[in-house]
Amino acid sequence: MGNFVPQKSDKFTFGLWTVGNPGADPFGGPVRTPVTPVERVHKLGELGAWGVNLHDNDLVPFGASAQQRDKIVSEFKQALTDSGVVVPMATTNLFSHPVFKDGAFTSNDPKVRAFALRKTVESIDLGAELGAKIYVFWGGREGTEVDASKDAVTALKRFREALDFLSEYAISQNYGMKFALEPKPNEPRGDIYLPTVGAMLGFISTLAHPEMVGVNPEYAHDTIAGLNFYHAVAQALEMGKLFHIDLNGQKPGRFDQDLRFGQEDYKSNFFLVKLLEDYKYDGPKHFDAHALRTSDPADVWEFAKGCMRSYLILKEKAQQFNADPEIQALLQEINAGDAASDAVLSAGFSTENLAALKSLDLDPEALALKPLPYEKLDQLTFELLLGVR
Ligand code: GCO
Ligand code: MN
Ligand code: MN
Repeated sequence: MGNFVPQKSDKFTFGLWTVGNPGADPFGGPVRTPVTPVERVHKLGELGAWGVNLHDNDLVPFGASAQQRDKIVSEFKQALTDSGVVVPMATTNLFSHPVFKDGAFTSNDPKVRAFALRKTVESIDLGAELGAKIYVFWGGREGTEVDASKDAVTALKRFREALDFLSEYAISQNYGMKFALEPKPNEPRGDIYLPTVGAMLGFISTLAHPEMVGVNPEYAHDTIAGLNFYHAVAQALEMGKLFHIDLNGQKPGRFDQDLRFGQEDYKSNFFLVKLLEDYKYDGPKHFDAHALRTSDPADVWEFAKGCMRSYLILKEKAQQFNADPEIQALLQEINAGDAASDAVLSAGFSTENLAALKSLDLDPEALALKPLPYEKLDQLTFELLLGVR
């Protein structure tokens, strides 16, 4: 059994906003005094995290002067150097200030859209200064409660306009940045535009620089909507578009819980980790979660340790799964090939191959009788996960 101690090579990251979350919710104010960003970085370094991510305003308060900004940023850079923690990803807060109450890039008001664009340009500069190579776009306020208020087609055009402007900007500055779009179905808006990974992937193909834009899927976001996150991530990965990932815990059909990674649904977390490991996902593994409102400051760090440890435990389980003789024998049986059919299926269309397809010996009655021992397979998976194998 592994010791489950995180290494830099695991590329675990946390947001300043995650370990700094003071525990407020819509029904009650903060329950903890957050430690400073500098202290958060040092503690994350001690715990073995590779990186820290941030929104512009997690570090530089909204409306800070240029001097205040520079002082804060230089202290923060010193903390990064001292702790060995890097900033792989940055993003913009386009949701807290009341100016964004009806959207940022998709607001009906061109002045609000221009303000959002300018804020993002400045925040991209900040990210670049801190070394971030991934820039995340989460459209928290880009949506509606009242569909009469906004034309949904126009909203998409506006979102595209902003992203095209910003990708050109990042290219013009030689920042070497990639953009990752993060879908979420709802919260804080009643309905957020581009609510799923598939919707984002479709939208990306319409952008001016699709090659530099991918997705940042989040476990909680798909799970809120009752979707299969493992399938969504697999699609992004297969398309070469998994640029970043937000890991956390969530019960389906609930409010946005942002629980510790591993807290809910071990089986789906397991298949997610197995996917990332089997296909050698090489990007950051970001824990976009926060400690429970009941946690005191010490328990916040237990939360952070737990996220990383749970990932490593599931990674070991994936290795066990891949090495388990009984499970692998079942998988071989289920995936048994047929040389003639495989050849036809992979050869693509041609007149000859069409003739080969037509001459294949395919007996549907016999094929339907093939055993599919999925009960056995799933029970073995369960037992492996629960540690009795
Ligand atoms: C949420 C989102 C955010 C984003 C973050 C980075 O549900 O609030 O997941 O945490 O990930 O703003 O863009
Ligand atoms: Mn989220
Ligand atoms: Mn997120």
